[in-house]
Amino acid sequence: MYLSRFLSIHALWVTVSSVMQPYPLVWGHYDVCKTQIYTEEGKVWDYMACQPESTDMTKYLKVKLDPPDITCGDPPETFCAMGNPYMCNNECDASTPELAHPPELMFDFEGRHPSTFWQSATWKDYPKPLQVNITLSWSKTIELTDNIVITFESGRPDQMILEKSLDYGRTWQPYQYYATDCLDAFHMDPKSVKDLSQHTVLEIICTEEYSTGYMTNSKIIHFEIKDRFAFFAGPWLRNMASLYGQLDTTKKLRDFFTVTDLRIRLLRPAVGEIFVDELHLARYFYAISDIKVHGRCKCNLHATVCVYDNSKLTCECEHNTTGPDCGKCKKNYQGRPWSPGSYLPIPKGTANTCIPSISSIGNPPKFNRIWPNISSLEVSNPKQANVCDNELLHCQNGGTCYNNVRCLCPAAYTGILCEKLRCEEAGSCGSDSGQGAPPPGSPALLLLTAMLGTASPLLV
Ligand SMILES: [Ca+2]
Repeated sequence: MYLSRFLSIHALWVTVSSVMQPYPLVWGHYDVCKTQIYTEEGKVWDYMACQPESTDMTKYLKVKLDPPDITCGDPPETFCAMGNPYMCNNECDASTPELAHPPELMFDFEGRHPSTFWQSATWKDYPKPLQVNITLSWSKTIELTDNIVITFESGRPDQMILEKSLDYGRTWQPYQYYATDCLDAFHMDPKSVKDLSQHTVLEIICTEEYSTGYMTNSKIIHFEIKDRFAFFAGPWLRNMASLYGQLDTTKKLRDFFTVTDLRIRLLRPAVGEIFVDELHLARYFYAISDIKVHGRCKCNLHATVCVYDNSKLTCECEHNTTGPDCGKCKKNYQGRPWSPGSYLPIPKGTANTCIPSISSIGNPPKFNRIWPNISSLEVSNPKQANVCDNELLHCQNGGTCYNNVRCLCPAAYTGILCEKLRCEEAGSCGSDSGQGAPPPGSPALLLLTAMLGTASPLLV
């Protein structure tokens, strides 16, 4: 299934909703990887930084519970309302669909009444702690773009840690601690995100804001992404240039919002009182009706499309890059080290495209044979494309680019980009130049040819 179809609907929704909500939805920037522009030499490709649209990432995750048998209903169990230990007429039965509460009900469509929800077994083994880990895995690096929102159907837990992994679940770091009493639970002073600043934005805090007794009847827990963005972009996220500038230059900040997995560690259920009522343990359990995670595939600013295929997300890489995150240059495009795209300068950024390897330039006369295929690359007038420029097609070995149509090479060098020693052509010196040339008609050579444009007519 292609994300792109969903994303176009999402983009429409973004357009409509941007009128309705206070946060300007600026995520539509960087939505094109390349475009054709007209120059004196004709049509040429202009490359720019690009990224997939932000979307609902819960559609693409795998959920794992630990302990695996912690979901209620096997065997069937009755549970009570927390506020009234004598109201015990609710039943969880895993074998009856209407009474079952499996984990997928944390990610289904909400907005119905009553809500659908996952529920744990009750705290029947007290005083052994009732603890559950809920792990959400994408098998792909994703960048969070909006608050993580967890809606509880039970009371909000007395103690909880939200954790993240950047290495597919091998190691974990805390994202935020949540407690009714932070000092007692985690030996941390309670803080709110609003106590942070640009300089302390990466601090891991414990908050009491979302605990059992803080706001009666509220069932929601946030991990505040937008409040953290706002330290750079202003309270209404109007100055996104400032945020993008920071994300570009501060790897730690960028990594802070990047995850492959999230883990919700439920450490103590809502008790609602100081003491646990040991006679009515069927009052204590966890139940979650909804989890929201918004983000985008991390493609290092080299792709706008992220494909979900075979239960796996993969960037559709542009700019001659490859890999699940577009994290390396394609074969034959290693003319300079791989580099992520850059958000700067605003608004189009810098593509940092991978450029052809010198050894892949090949034997120039072969280009003539593949001219007819160039139309498939949408270069309508290939004879006008750049041979050299100061961006991607640098003349080598001290050559200079003349009007983008040819390299003026020092006497000892020749070739399209002055990449060859003249003595090689004369056969008077050993060389492996040209050994890595792709066969005529290969995709690498086609694209290269399109980029080189009038290469062959100019070669003498
Ligand atoms: Ca639900």
